[in-house]
Parts: sequence; structure tokens; C-alpha cells
Amino acid sequence: MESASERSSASPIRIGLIGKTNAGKTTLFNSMTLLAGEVSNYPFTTKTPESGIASAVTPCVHKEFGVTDSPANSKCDDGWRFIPVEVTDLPGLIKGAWMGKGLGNQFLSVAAQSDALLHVVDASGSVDKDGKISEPGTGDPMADFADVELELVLWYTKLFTQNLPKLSKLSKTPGYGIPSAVEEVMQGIGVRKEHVVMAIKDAILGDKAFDSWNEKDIQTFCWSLREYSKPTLLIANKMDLPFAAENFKNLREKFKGLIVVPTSGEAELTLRRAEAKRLIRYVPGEERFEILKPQDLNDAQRSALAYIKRKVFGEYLRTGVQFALNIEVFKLLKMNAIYPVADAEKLTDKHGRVLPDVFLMPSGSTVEELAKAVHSDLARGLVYAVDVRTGLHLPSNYMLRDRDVLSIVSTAKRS
Ligand SMILES: Nc1nc2c(ncn2[C@@H]2O[C@H](COP(=O)(O)OP(=O)(O)O)[C@@H](O)[C@H]2O)c(=O)[nH]1
Ligand SMILES: [Mg+2]
Repeated sequence: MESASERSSASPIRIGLIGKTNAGKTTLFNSMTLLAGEVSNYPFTTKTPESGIASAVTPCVHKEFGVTDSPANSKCDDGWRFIPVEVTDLPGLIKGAWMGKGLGNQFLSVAAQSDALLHVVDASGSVDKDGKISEPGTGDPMADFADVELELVLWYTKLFTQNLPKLSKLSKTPGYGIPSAVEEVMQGIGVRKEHVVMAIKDAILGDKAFDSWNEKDIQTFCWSLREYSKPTLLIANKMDLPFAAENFKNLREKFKGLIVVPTSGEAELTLRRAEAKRLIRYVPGEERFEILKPQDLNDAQRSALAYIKRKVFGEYLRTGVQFALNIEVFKLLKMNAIYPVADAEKLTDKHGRVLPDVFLMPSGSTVEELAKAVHSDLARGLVYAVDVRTGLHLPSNYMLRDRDVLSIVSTAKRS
């Protein structure tokens, strides 16, 4: 299995949508990926049919430099850069999935290979215990969230427990220790040494020999491991419906360790579809839309847009969908948007395109890692990077900052 940490930073970030049936995952997925259809030159193709390309949006640097850009790996709209990320719409999870029920194993392994998750809950409570749509206020969003989380943790625990003999042996091997042992066994699902160290601390197992961990210790440890290794944002969806506002507050109150973002996936989908038909002007994430051709709207379209204006933009200022993706990428995963250019004067690549690319690099990444992400040849001959703003020469171990525009100087010619 390919692990999240092994893959090249040039491949897109993978975000998995999880949650109960009818929480609104597919609607969110469709709304997030609708825009990408217009962009033909995204460098990535998706691997599974349920995957698509969405965007993380950040203010583009072209305004600051007073230039007109010609984006290649991303898109620029109204001063906003749309950087591709991959999202996967996972099938709803049923109880007992961790034991392999339903599509359990398939679901969990895709979830585990995502870099981060969006856990979608129907905040209006219009889904009943059996997952069927009913009146708002019937369901229990708090329990929905907890159920799915429990399945995930039980699955982590199962993987861990199955590997106890191997873990025990590895942890006693010279040069290993528990963190390296757990990383080796669980890195395929995104577990890294630093996550293990933090989980050991949380479970207060620092002084306990691995072989004497009891069932309770393992449970507590696996719970923390899931939290650290898989950053998750809680999406309170269907905010346009009754009961949602109250449940949103309760969710935020009860799950204090999480960022909770209120959304209306349905509203976002309506707006992006209307934008695609040029009926309205709407930049995802913005707090407004403009009707372009009032005379072309039919009655249903007119009332849908009026509903969104009243129920979504009125109370929450935005649909929350693009906002949730941005928070996931820039806050939870702590990505920096980096603009590599070949010519530090003209801000162009070798084809003369201005500010062509943006790379998402995790915080802590260096000039060297950027060079590798751009091209391996570039990295091999790396000398330094020119900071376009100041002209300074930045050494290969310089830690990148968000919105850096850099020209990499290398003895290797780029192919
Ligand atoms: N009112 C409202 N309904 C929504 C929203 N998002 C999804 N729905 C509806 O909820 C139902 C289930 O949505 P779906 O995306 O298929 O859920 P999934 O099973 O999690 O993929 C559909 O009838 C959607 O139209 C929303 O934000 N507001
Ligand atoms: Mg679905």
C-alpha cells in the first residue's frame, strides 16, 4: 500500500468525505468538484470513480506583483488561486464496518489513505436511525458523528491488535523503540512516529513496557493515534433546514477538540450549477452572488436562489463548502502555497507563462523539498533559491513560508 508520507509532494492532497448515509456527502462532493470540469489542464487524473478534483483557494500573489498571470497547474479567478486537491466520496458507513461488514474494509482503507478527512454530519437531524430521510429534528447528529468515529477507531485498534507479536518484537529490536515499530506497521494508513509519541503521552503509557499494555491502554492509545494521524474537520451540513442551528451549537460544544464548519452542500451545488450556466456570477467561498440574466431564470431557479439568499447567506454569510476545504488544507494540514518560477525578473517559467504554478507544501518543508516536488533533476543540482520579493539567496534548508515566490537555481538543466 502506498502511504501518504511516501508519495511525492507533487501529487495532490487527498481528502476523504466520511459520514452516515444521507448526511450529504455526494452533494458536497458534486458541488466541490463541479468547477474542476472547466479546467482541462489539471495535472492529475483521479484514481477511483468516486474521486474528483476540487480546489483549495487562496489570494493569488499576481496582484501584489502587479502582473497578469497565466496559470497552468491551477486557476486564477477574480484574484483567487484555485489549487487542485483530490476528494473522494466514500460510501456511507454501516455499523460493524470495522469487522468487514458491507463495504467496510474498502471504505476504511480508502479513508485511511486520505491525508485528511471531512466528516459530514446532517446537522438538521433529518436522517433517522436507519439512515432514511425523515423530518428535520428526528435524528441525532451527535450520535451519528460518534458512531462513525467509533468504527474508524475500532478498525485502527483491530490493525494494531493483529500486529501485536510483530510490534512487540520490533519494539525490542535495537534502534527501534515503540514509535518506530508502530510507524513501520501502520505507515500505510498515514501513521508517523511523531503521532505515536503524542498518542503514548496522551494515554500515559510512557513508563509502561509495551508487553504489559492492557486492552484499555491499547484502546486509549488507538483513539489518540486516529486523531493525530488523520486530521479531521467536522462538517455540520444542511444548515438551511430547521434544527440545524441548534445542533451546530451542540456539536461545537460537545466536540471541542474539533473545528466545526457549518455548510449547505445543496446551496453550493445550486450556485455552482447556476454559475456554470452563466446565470449568476459566483466565486466559491465568496459571500455573495450576482444574478446575471434575471430574464433567463425559470420560477424554480428564481425561488432556489431566493431561498439561498434568505436561509444561507442571510444567517451564515456563505455556504461553507469552499471555506471548509480551505480550512482543511491550510489550517488542519498546514499547507503553504508556494509559487516556483524559472525567471526571477519576469516571474515566468521557461515557456514564458507568468506565475504558472502553485505547489501546496506542508509547513516545515524546505527549498530542497520544493525543488524535488518541481523536478528531481532540479533537486540534484540545487544551489539555492532566489526569493523574488527581496532578491535574497535562500539556502536549500530554508523553510518555506506561505506565498513565497521562488526561483530555484540549479546546475541541472530542466528537461
Ligand atoms: N436541505 C438540504 N438538503 C441537503 C443538503 N445536502 C444534501 N441534502 C439532501 O440530503 C439527501 C442526501 O444527500 P446525499 O448527498 O445523497 O447524501 P450521502 O448519502 O451522504 O451521499 C439528498 O436528498 C440531498 O438533496 C443541504 O445542505 N441542505
Ligand atoms: Mg452518497
